[in-house]
Amino acid sequence: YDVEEKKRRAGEKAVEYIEDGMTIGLGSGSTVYWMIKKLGERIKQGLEVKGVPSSLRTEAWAREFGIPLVYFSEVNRLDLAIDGADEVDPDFQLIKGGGGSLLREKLVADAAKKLIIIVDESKQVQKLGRFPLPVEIVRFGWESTARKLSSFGCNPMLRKTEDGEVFVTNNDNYIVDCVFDAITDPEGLHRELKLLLGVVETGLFLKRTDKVIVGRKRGVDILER
Ligand code: DER
Repeated sequence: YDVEEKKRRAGEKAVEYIEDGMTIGLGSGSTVYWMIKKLGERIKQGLEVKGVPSSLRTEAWAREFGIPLVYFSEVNRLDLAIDGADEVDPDFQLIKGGGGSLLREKLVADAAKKLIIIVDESKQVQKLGRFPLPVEIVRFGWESTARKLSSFGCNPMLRKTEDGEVFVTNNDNYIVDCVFDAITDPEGLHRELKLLLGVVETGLFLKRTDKVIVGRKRGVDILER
């Protein structure tokens, strides 16, 4: 069954939780695309909200669909952030960063009172780690940072674009995708990785996710903690 249809269902359902007057953290990725598109329709019908985009790609979509944007510097708290994920476990621990926007996504999610994650059902896992863990690192001396990462039993792969160039994030950093056998202690791993010289942020989102909306063939499931 078409995965895009499942993404669309989850993305559109999330818009029902957006109320007039809210300032919304807009996540990144192809599932968020459907949320932004639907939100644009609701705004045309009179809904008044402002968005803080978590990537340049999301900013472009927000402009395309007419979502008023506000700069992160102008707000201190967001009412709600809505974002996608690459993996979601039963405790709502996430791996994110597949699209390369994890640093801004985490800053936006952290500033939000509530976080709603929208996924198609393929993202649900029992244990995190099948998806390589994205880690944002500074460009300078990236090889030595990658060597430090590999001492944690991961095999860090420098992310490339389709045309073979090294991928550079919106924050002018690199991403290494760390292949682990399994991530048994996400909290501990995140803390240890953050302490490594050269590491900026990891794709482990362990902060409170309040709702997970799962798009399925037959509809959507709303999971709450
Ligand atoms: O890069 C990200 O964190 C995205 O949110 C990603 O995790 C989900 O992207 P998708 O909705 O395109 O699968």
